[in-house]
Amino acid sequence: MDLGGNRRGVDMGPSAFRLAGIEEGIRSLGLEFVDRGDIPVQTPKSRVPLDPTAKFLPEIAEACGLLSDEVRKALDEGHFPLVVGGDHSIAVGTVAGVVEHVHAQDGRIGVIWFDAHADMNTPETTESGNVHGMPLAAITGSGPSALTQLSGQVPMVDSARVAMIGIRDVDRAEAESVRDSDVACFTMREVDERGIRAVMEQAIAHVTRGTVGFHLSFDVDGTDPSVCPGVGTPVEGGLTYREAHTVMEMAAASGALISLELVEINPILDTKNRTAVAAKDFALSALGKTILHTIRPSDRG
Ligand code: DIR
Ligand code: MN
Ligand code: MN
Ligand code: MN
Repeated sequence: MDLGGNRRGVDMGPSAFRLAGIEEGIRSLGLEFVDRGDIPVQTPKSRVPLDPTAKFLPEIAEACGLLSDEVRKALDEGHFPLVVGGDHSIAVGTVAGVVEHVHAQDGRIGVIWFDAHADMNTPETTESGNVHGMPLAAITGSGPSALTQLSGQVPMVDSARVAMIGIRDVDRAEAESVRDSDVACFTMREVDERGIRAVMEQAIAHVTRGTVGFHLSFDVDGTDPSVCPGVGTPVEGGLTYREAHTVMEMAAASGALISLELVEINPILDTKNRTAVAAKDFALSALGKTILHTIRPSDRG
C-alpha cells in the first residue's frame, strides 16, 4: 500500500524485499517459510483525497482489515507473522490481528516502535493529512474509529506498554500527544547518550511487563539514510547499521517477540535495492540469525 504517505512507490516494497532474498535467508536459519501473498488494496477513484485530514482513510482501513485477518490466521496456525510494507499505516492492521489472536487467550501485548517519527498524529493534529503519520495513535486508541476499532478492543495496546526508538522528527502538536501519553519515547538523544543496548534493555522490560510478548514495528527510516536511502521521509542522524542489528538481535534474544513488520521500503527512491537488502538482513537478525550461531525458536522455549 502507498496511500498513507506522500511519495508513491512504497507499495513495491514487498517485491523488493522478496527479491532481496528473504525466503532463502529464512530457510537458511532452518525455519519454514510461507509467503501468504499480497493484501489487495483498492485503487482510489481519484488521487485527490476526499478528506484532507486523513487521506484515503476508507481504502487504508479496508486494507488494514484484510491484513488483520491474515495476521490473526497466521498466528492461530502457529506461525510467526513477518509483515512487509507498504507505508506505515499498515501497522494498524498488523497490530489488530496480533491483538485479536492474543486477546482470544485473554492476553495483552506490548509494542516497540522503531522509527524516525512518532506516528502519533490524528486528523486533528496532522500537518500533512497522511495516515502513515497516525498508526501509533490509532493503536493506542486515538484517531478515526475506522482505525481504532479494527480489533475488538479499544485501545488495542495500552500506551504504557509501548516504547519508541530512534525518534528525531516529531510535529509540534504531535509532540504534545507523545508527552501526554504513557509511551516510553527513546529519542536519538537517549540512543546517543546511553547507547542502544541500554535503551533496548529498558524498552524490552517496558513492553513485556504484564504482556504475553511484543510486536516490533520497524520503519526503515529509523535507521540513518546512509543505511536505508530508499525511504519517502528520510531524516538525518538515525541508527547505524550495527545499532539496528543490535535492536533486532536483542528482540530475538528476549524470547518475547510475537510478530515483526518492516515498512516504508521504497524501491523507487532506492539505490540498487540496498534498503530492501538491509531490511531483509535486519529481519533475519530478529528471527535469530547471529554471526556465529543461530538461536533456533526451540532454544528460546
Ligand atoms: C509527519 C511525517 N509526522 C506526518 N510522518 C512520517 O506526516 O505526520 N511517518 N513520515 O513515518
Ligand atoms: Mn477482523
Ligand atoms: Mn513510521
Ligand atoms: Mn518514519
